[in-house]
Amino acid sequence: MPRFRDTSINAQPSNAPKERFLDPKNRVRTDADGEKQLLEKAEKDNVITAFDRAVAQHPQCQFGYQGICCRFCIQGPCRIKAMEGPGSRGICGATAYNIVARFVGVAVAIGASSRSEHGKHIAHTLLEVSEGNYEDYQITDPDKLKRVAKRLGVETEGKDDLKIAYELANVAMEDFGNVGTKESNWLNSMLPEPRKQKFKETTIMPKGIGNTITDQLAAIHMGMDADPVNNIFSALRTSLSDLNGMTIASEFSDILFGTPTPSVTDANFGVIDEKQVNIALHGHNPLLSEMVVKAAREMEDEAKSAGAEGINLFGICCTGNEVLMRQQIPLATNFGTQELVITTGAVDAMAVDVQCINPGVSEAAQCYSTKLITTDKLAKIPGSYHVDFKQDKAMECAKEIIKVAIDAYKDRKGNVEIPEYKNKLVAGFSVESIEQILSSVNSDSPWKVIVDAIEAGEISGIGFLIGCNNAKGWQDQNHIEIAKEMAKNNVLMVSTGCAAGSYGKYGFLNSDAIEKYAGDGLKKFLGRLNDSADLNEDLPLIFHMGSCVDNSRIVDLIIRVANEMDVDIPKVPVVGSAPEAMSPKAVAIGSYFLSLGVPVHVGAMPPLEGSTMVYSIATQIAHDVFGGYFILETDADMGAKKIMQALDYRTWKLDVHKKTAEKYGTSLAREY
Ligand code: BF8
Ligand code: SF4
Repeated sequence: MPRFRDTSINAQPSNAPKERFLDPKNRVRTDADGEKQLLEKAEKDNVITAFDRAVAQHPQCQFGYQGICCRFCIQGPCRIKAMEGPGSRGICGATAYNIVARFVGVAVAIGASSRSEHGKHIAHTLLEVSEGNYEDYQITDPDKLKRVAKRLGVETEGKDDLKIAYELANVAMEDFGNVGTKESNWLNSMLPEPRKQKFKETTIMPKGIGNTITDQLAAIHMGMDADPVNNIFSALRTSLSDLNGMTIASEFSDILFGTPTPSVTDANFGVIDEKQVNIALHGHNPLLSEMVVKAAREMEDEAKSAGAEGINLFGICCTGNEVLMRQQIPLATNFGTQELVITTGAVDAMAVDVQCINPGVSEAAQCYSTKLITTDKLAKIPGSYHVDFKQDKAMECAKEIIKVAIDAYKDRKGNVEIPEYKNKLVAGFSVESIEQILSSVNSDSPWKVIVDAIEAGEISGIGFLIGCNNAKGWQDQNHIEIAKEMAKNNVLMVSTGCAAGSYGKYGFLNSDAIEKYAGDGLKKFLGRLNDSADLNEDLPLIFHMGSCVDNSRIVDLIIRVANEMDVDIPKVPVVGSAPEAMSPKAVAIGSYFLSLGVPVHVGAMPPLEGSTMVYSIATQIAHDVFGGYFILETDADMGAKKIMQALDYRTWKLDVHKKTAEKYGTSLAREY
């Protein structure tokens, strides 16, 4: 069977570039009433947001859009202007495939650097805690500490938690710091054997996170690696170093702050409360936001003496997801509408740490009494207040942030308008908590519950929905349309990042959504889990697994299912989608899922179309080598169709292999 059963579908996108930026003159690029209300208010208040800037940028340069503009040296910019002759090359002789492949390399390197900086920050904190420093932090989940330590080969018997943490943190430090002398400890501890073998054979097993990223950047310097296949392989190696760093980030965050369990809160602008001191927590790293949550609980009285009813914290983007997962802090919104939160006029402070913070929030904040507070030396924004966050005075910094917010509350200018919309959500689905739910059905082999449901055709597979918002499309629309189709087609869905933010806002993360959107099989499956698990709250349609670094949890989940089936990952009926991908981190994440052997749909076109060769490697050849590949399709309906066909291909193939094994009395082939 071909990869898409419907032979009218292929690896090419269904629409031409000019058809992809829908309704380009319309700045109201959303269907949500709350967002429309705030866009109207922004216009009245003369606030320029990403929605206005997206329209102003249109039409975007087509050389850049296709990835055939190079500025890697200052002989450039060079553009590929012709099919042949001197105009078909940059000044140095770089071809379209060189320029496009180098973009992939640089995007993955930026993504992996961001994640590894985040992971390193947390690993360093655990190391200091283990040495008795950073007294505001503790080991909150010693069981997870021991589980991770054992997996990494750290002896736990007869040692106290701090000693184990010290040794484990040093194993992590070795992954960050080794200079190409040793393969990744983390990846070797977590990947199934056949994948490790594949990564060794194809030479993409990273050795040292920092080392892999610097090698990657060296390779794409002008006059270096001009072999596009070599370029792509080194980008994949770098993407695996991204997985290395982000798994450390997730696991050490759980050890320090607790492993999430399902709990209830709300999402959407309605979580902002006019009567309280409102503080938005935005960015990615939980080291600061966890402290702000603690400090806020201690400083309620100060807010009350300023005339407020209390302190109201809410999240944006992945810091939002971190405190949502562990501290039940409600989520106001995701990436695309971060500036609109400020236009409510009710936000007293927005405290940001790292990544995905639009510099535009500063301009918006200056139109109201909102204090924008930056906290990281790597992410300062002109026009903001800076608290120099250090872990050895973490609570002091957190309290300073809250003081600034309380003062801003006293100066609030009025002009407040908060859309009342909010939806209940159930979040906190760590792999551990999912396993516990599955154990209520089958305590001996919890993951068999999913495998059995796939084999019985009750669910059609596992789908993960991840990634950002992208202003080229309509806010959240691709997320919603694709999830609806997957639900209707009985896909068991998990989500992270800003995708999960969309689902929270739109009411997909509660049990009512099952009734509304799920097909019969999925309803039956989730109903069975609900009946047997002892939960305070019914399960939602989509399991929110956390922030973007928690894509490592999705990897863990897929590996557990693969192990249960006793096959390599490419054989598992699983498909991913980043319906509104935006960030270079998304490129890195998509690339490691591809290497792991998973088809990944991307609903915003990355700049690859300028090279047929690179485009084909990403969308087709990768499948032969790794079992994973990209489905690049911006149209939501067609995207959903391709996603379902990719899943169909996997279940079909698995079935063929199973029948063959039964017929010949052999075991199931692990290969794909
Ligand atoms: O890391 S999903 S817009 S916030 S990059 Fe950024 Fe994309 Fe959101 Fe979280 Ni992930
Ligand atoms: Fe032009 Fe080559 Fe320099 Fe790129 S590296 S800007 S293609 S000369």
